[in-house]
Amino acid sequence: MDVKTTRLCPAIGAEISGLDVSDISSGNLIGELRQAVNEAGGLLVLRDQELTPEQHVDFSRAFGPLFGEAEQLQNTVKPYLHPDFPQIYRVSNKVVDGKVQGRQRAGTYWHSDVSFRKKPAMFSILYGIEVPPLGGDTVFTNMTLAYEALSDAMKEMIAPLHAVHHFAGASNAAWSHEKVEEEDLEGANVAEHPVVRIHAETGAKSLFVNPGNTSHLIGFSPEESNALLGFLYEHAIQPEFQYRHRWCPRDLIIWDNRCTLHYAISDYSADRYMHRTTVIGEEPVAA
Ligand SMILES: O=C(O)CCC(=O)C(=O)O
Ligand SMILES: [Fe+2]
Repeated sequence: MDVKTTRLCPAIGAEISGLDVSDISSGNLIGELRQAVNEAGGLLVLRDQELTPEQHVDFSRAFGPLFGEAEQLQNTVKPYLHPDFPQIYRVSNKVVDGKVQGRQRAGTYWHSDVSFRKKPAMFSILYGIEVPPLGGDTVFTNMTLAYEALSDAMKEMIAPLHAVHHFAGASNAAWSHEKVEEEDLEGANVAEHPVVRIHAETGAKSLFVNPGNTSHLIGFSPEESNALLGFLYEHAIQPEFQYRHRWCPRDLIIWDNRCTLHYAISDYSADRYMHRTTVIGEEPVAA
């Protein structure tokens, strides 16, 4: 089968067909996917992938070190990790025999995964095993386009700024809906990052703040910080910068957290069960 790439919308996303990611030794699979994800603004959709948890982990590790392996995710998500593969974070609303099968309502707010770590996530690789017949879409926004659409005056103003990212530290994060492990609120889950970062591979500048994890801008009063961050968020989530994914079973989505945000829409009650692996990235470099 021929490999075919189809753009999903002008702002972000491409669908690739004709690739089977269960065999990472085939050709230059990882190199081609890296190039494709960069060309598509940080989002790739691969349909109809048949993946065991082990194959999912092996495929993901080919992109870099993984959370759950090289470094652990925060304790709060421990109950949701796959019992045999700690590299797999289960995102699900399912309960079987009284046991939750994953984190319910994960990511139902705009965010970039694990941005509260010194080395935040690079790629997240989410595999849709059971998806609702309707609803449960995931929306992505392109933070490079969002940056580029700012005025020169705004770009100049935000260029030197840094923000604090804090696990459970942003008021509108859905973490407030459930118990958070106390020790997660300490040292390891707080980081300072530049507001504008340079992508290590493309060299493009992206906005790197998000409502889920960014608590405040350094050096500003709370009111000033909220106003400026609020403007940047409103700006970044314009529909023109977005793609909304309607899931089919066996879809595998790769997104680059360095230059995108995502939002899981909580509008369904049918069973939804997904496996996510998360590749650890580099320390963000200021533009
Ligand atoms: O459930 C989804 O669609 C995405 C949830 C999320 O934020 C994630 O897996 O990182
Ligand atoms: Fe997420």
